This record gives sequence, C-alpha cells and structure tokens, in this order.
Amino acid sequence: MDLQKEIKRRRTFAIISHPDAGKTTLTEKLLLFGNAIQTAGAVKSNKIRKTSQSDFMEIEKQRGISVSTSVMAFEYDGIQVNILDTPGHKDFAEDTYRTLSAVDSVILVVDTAKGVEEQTRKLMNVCRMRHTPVMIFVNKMDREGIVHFDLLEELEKELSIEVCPYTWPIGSGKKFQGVYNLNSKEVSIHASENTSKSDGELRISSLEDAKLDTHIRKDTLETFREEVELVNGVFEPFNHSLYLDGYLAPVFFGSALNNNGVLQLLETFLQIAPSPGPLESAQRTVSPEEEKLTGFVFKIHANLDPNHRDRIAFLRICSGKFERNKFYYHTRLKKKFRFPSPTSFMANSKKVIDDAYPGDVVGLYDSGNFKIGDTLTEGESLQFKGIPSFSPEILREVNNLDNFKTKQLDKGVRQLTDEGVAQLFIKQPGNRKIIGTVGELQYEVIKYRLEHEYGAKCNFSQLAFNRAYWITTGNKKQLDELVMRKANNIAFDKDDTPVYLAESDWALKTVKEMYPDLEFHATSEYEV
Ligand SMILES: Nc1nc2c(ncn2[C@@H]2O[C@H](COP(=O)(O)OP(=O)(O)OP(=O)(O)O)[C@@H](O)[C@H]2O)c(=O)[nH]1
Ligand SMILES: [Mg+2]
Repeated sequence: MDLQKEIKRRRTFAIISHPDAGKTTLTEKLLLFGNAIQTAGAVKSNKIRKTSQSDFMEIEKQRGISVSTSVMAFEYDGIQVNILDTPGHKDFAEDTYRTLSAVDSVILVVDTAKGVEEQTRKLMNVCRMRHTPVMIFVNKMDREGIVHFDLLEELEKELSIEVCPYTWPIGSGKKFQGVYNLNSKEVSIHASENTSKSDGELRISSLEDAKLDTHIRKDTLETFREEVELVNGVFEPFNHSLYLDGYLAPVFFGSALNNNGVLQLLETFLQIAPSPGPLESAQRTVSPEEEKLTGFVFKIHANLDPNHRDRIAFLRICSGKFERNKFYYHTRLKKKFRFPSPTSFMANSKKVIDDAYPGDVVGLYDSGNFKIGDTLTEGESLQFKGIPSFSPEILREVNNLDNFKTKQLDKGVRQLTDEGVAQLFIKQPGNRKIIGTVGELQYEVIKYRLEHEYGAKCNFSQLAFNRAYWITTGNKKQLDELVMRKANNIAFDKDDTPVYLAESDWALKTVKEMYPDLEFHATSEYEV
C-alpha cells in the first residue's frame, strides 16, 4: 500500500532540447517554484561566476553549456519531482540518450525563434521509439518568434507527433503578457519582471472577465481573443491517454528567463505526467509495484564534488523499496553489495537517504564495481534493456605531457572512460591509449577533467583511423591471423575484446572479404 502511494506521488522526467533552448534555465525555474532554491543564478547575465544550480561542473560554468546530465529532486504539493537536466550539444548526446532510458516522460524545449532544430529531431526520434510521453515548452516568448500556428504545424510535421496547444500566449515578443490555459480556461497575467517567484502573477478565471481589459493592451487582447477562437476551432481538446501513449504532445508557451508561463507548465505537468511505470528487462517486464527492489545504473560520474574524490553511480529505482544498508544483488558481477550512504540529489547539494522508491534516482558511492547498464535486484538474474552504446566516430591517441604524472593520467583515463565519457582502446606495442568519441568537445572535457581532477596533462594526436569495429568469431585461427597480420589496425577495449581500427569503409570491406568467419560490430553492445 505504502509502495503504491509512493509510486503515485512521483514524477521522473528529463528536460531535452537542441543546445541553448533554455533547459537549464527552465530546470532552475522549476526548482525555484519548488522552493528547492531561493534565487535563480541567471544563466545569461553571468555565465562564469554566478552559474545556475544545475550546471555544477567547472567546465560547464566556464562555457555556459551543459556537458552532462544533472539530477535534481524537489517536492511540490506533496509530489516528489525528479528532474534530469540533459546536455543539448550533440557531442554529449550519449549522456542524454542514456538519461532517456531512466525517465517516465520528457519536457521538450523549443526556442520560439528557431523552431525545430537538428537535435530536437534526433531526441524526438528516441522518444518516439520508446513511446515516452512528451510535453513541449515553447520558450523565449519574450522574443519575436515564428507565428504560433506555423510553429505548431512545424512541430507536428517535423517531429511526427500530433500536437495540441494546452496554453496559449497572450501577445509575444516585448508584448508577451502571460498565458491562457485552454483547458482550465484560466488566464495568468505576468505583472512584473521579477526573477524570484510567482508573486507577480495575476490569475483571472475567465476570458470574459472585465479585468482583462485593464491588464492587457487593447490590441494584444483583440488578437489574443481571435486566436483563441481559432485554436478552439482547429484543435481537438487535449486527450490524456493519447499523451500517455506518446502519440500526442501538449504544447505550452512561456519564457523561462522571466518565469512567465512556467508555473502553468509545472502545475499541468504534475497533473498529467505519468508516475513511474513498468520497464523492460531482457527477461521480463518489471512493474514498479513489485515488492522486491530492482534498479539500474544509467550514469556514472567521478569527482562530482571537488572536495571529495568520489565516484558515484546513478541508480534509477524501477520497483520495490530501496533501503540503506540492505544487501542487493549485482546481476553482472553475481555478487551482493550494500550501500551505507546512498544519496539523493538536490541542486548541488547531496544528502544521505534511508530509503527510495520507484522513479527516484539514488547516488551510490562506487569503488569501481559499476558500469553503465548494471542492474541491482534482490537475487533475481535481471538485466534492464535500452541503454544505448555508441560507436566512436573520432579516434585519437593520448599523449602524456608530464612524465611525473603517468599514474594519474592512467587512472584518470580509465575512470573517465568507465563513466562512459568516451571509449578507451589499448594498442600494442607500448600500451598506447586511443580514445574514441562521437564529437570534438568530448576531448576538451576529457583534457580539462584530467588536468583539474587528476593533475595530469595530455594532448591528443590525430590517427588515420575513423572507425572502430568489435570483432567476434567462432574461428579463433582466423582471428589470430588477423591480429598478427594487421597488428597496426588492432587494439583492445577495456574488456580485452579485439577491435579493428579501420581507415575507411573500403579497408573494412577488404578485411571482411579476407576473413569471412570474423564478424565486425559497430558497437560493443552486439547480441551474443
Ligand atoms: N530571452 C530569453 N532568453 C532565455 C530564456 N530562457 C533561457 N534563455 C537564455 O538562453 C541561453 C541558454 O540557456 P540555457 O538554459 O543554458 O540553455 P540549455 O538548453 O540548458 O543549453 P545546453 O545545456 O548547453 O544545451 C541563456 O543565455 C539563457 O539566459 C527566455 O525565456 N528568454
Ligand atoms: Mg543546459
């Protein structure tokens, strides 16, 4: 009973978008309304010194972009809200994709002036594949943007999802004055430019109320009324079950920076967004109501706190109740572990918790036992599915620039690649380290973190290879022959699996023809 109650009062979701649409700003405003923080960090005005709560890595503060997912929790109206603020940049998309496997719904942020962008499309594809319920927040309404009706059409067409406006903006650009909730029929007028809370908001319960005339500019009000009439004629009313099945995305308008329209988004989100649901494992579907605990690790992060050099595994609870100090079964290592100080995440502070429920994300101190995708149970052999792996598109060699720090460099490279920041391959002779990524910025993050977290200095040199392929075979002789004859193209991953480094598609094709019994896989997560 208790368990069911706890599940019902939880909402775990990710905020996703193309870079710079305003995810971190929105996250911060949600935390503000949830009383989790007192003042917002104003991401824009001062990206370096005063940064937002959710971008806590030094490098993120400096560049003003998010490079990895931040997890934050707060309570609002008795509901436990777990927000995962993801990075928008494509070089860190792997982190975002993994995060999508750990949430029950998403809020997709779109910049009103930019509309659908490259990453918006890609992320939406992943959501559609997983049938994740999506809400869309059209942000930056304080700026001139695409005509709302055109934008809705663009969203529907480009994202292949049905959309339906849930709120409608009153004016836009400099004249953006608030939003109208098309379902509750309530008007919220934004009165002041305050950045602390919602005190500056006036709620009027009907479109006919004469108060509207005193608070809204005449020309804005006229256009707005006409638009609402049109919207009511064109769009079907919101259908909750189509949303829950991932076929319909309700659309909200607002300005995260000015707190305008954010409260309406939050209130509706709490009402309509799903609580934790069943999740697929390789063996069976796991329902959150099951008494026994299950959960999986979707992210690992070392040195979150510069004062404590800890490595933390982020566990998404899928079923049952998680308890501090209880033994749980690590299904990959087939070993039991217990966790004396599991933590919850609150902006950039952490606190030790005694228990956690489905939907919650728990931080577990890890001394190297976890990998991304690992599952914990109370004894059952389970493996949760859906954590994507990536095939590196750029390969570079690590060069040590400080011989006194070789050990630190080795440790750093190993730990960061364990986190899934990038992939590590070792090439002989000389134990050469090759790092594979999907984007340039990942090298920048690795270099920065090696220097600041491990005291090691390095640079990266270009290699002639542009792709890595994991090799499997039943024909050991052929494999040995390839390893011997093509030694210059062979490296080994962390599990000692041989990998073929290809200069081109053509080179791969030739090798495939020469060694027909060998199988080449573009990712390490091949079916065995
Ligand atoms: N005018 C205006 N600017 C906004 C609004 N919301 C966010 N911004 C600005 O847009 C920029 C990017 O905001 P972020 O919140 O860092 O964007 P993000 O989506 O988290 O970016 P990444 O995590 O790097 O992908 C910042 O300069 C914000 O101040 C808004 O409502 N109006
Ligand atoms: Mg961000």
